[in-house]
Amino acid sequence: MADTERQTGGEVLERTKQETKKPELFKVLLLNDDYTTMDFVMEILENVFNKAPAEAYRIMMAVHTQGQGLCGVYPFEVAETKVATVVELARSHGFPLRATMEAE
Ligand code: TYC
Repeated sequence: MADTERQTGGEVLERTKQETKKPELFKVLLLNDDYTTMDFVMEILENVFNKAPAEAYRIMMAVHTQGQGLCGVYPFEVAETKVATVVELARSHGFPLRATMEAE
């Protein structure tokens, strides 16, 4: 017997609560360092975050001059994968580039 029926003696009550939750969104931020090349950061922004070259340059320079910059806003698992991809690509190229995520 379904749980709802057991709890209500066979009667299925109408659900009043909204069941579909909006996915929580997370900002993915790139952090500055002194060793990762500007070209590599541009590649990351174009290939991982799908930015056009001019936008990739703008974000890269914002990170370079302000310490961090917004790359995009995504649902939790997408944001987590972007951060992991940035770190994996950076390490495989010998760069210390870091990315982080924070709730919107
Ligand atoms: N600061 C780096 C340099 O001068 C460039 C850089 C930009 C590194 C953005 C990381 O997220 C970053 N080579």
